[in-house]
Amino acid sequence: KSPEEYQALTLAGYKSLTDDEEHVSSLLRKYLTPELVEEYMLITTSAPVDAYLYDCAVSGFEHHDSSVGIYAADPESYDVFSKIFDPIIKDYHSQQDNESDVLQKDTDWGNVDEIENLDPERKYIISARIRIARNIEGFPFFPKLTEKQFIEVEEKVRAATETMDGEHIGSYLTLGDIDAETQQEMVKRHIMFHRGDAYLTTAGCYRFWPTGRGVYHNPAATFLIWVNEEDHLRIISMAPCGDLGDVYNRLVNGLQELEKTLTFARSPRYGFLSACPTNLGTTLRASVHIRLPLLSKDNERLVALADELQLQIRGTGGEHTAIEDGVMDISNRRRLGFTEFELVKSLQDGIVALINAEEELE
Ligand code: ADP
Ligand code: CIR
Repeated sequence: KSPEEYQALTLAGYKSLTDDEEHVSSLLRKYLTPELVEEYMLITTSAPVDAYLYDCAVSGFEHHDSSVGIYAADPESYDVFSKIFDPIIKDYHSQQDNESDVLQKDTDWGNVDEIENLDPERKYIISARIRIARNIEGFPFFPKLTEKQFIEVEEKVRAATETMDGEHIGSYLTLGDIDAETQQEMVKRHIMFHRGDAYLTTAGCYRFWPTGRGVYHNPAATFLIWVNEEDHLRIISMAPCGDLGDVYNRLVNGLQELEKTLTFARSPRYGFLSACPTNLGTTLRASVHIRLPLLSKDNERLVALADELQLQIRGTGGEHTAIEDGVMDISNRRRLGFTEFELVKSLQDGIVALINAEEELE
């Protein structure tokens, strides 16, 4: 597309977003002003990526019901378009009053032993999971990754997994080699990701599908790496019970092995860089699949409690899915401004509080 085409698309996208009186809650709509559109619509990040504001905001321009509405097309997008990204990042992660130049502290995994089994009697929690996102330094993010780069990223991750040890030993499967039925089954077991999120589709996430996509996992499927989903890597640890401590320990050890061979994009201001601004900082989402039947009867109270505890409720199949059979996915909402340990601990404390509230109703 020529610069003139980009300009026209940006102006039209912004107009359609701001003309819509029914959907007004996206952070893109809240912070993008006509002045910023004017200032940014013709500038780009460095060659050869050349990402425009439009490449970042197209999803929010088309999906007015977005909660955020913007992705970074490459690491530089956060700096080149900082006047739109920065307020969105601060708002999402509740950092509005933070005047510091550094929004994310250094990585700190803390004392892993303080993270525990949250439901030893297996009454409420079905499974626990922690994931972090990583992107390999020197590559754009999914909106601008070329077909060749999708393959290069996959190759680098595959090579990095070859030295895995102990319970992290597994095998890498490229998506092109997995038949549709097996894929479906893997998605259901939460081992594999699927193609289909409308917000990501518009942002360009599924270009060249299934090239470069795949999953590394151990036989028990308790340690996994998703390759070229929304970020280059999603490093995941899971357990079919409430043992968050076990999950945390395995995640940290698996990551440290990968760090021996891969260098990940990190910014002094925002911490580890991810395509979606909601994942910046630690990039960490710790979740449990949990049933709280009594508390769930009063949805308003449950949502209020979750908000107060800085927790997010998602559906059984992940973001933008429905709650099936009463199984909710409850996780930390914030990822930036706290250490890894603080966020896992906040999820632990929040789940303990919710289980206590459930037990008070029994
Ligand atoms: P992400 O966690 O990467 O932000 P999603 O919300 O789409 O993205 O979730 C990814 C997958 O992980 C989905 O299949 C979801 O059901 C699964 N998942 C999330 N939390 C848990 C959990 N505690 N136990 C098992 N599976 C989980
Ligand atoms: C949106 O803007 O709604 C999507 N791009 C998803 C944003 C990430 N979701 C979230 O709340 N963590």
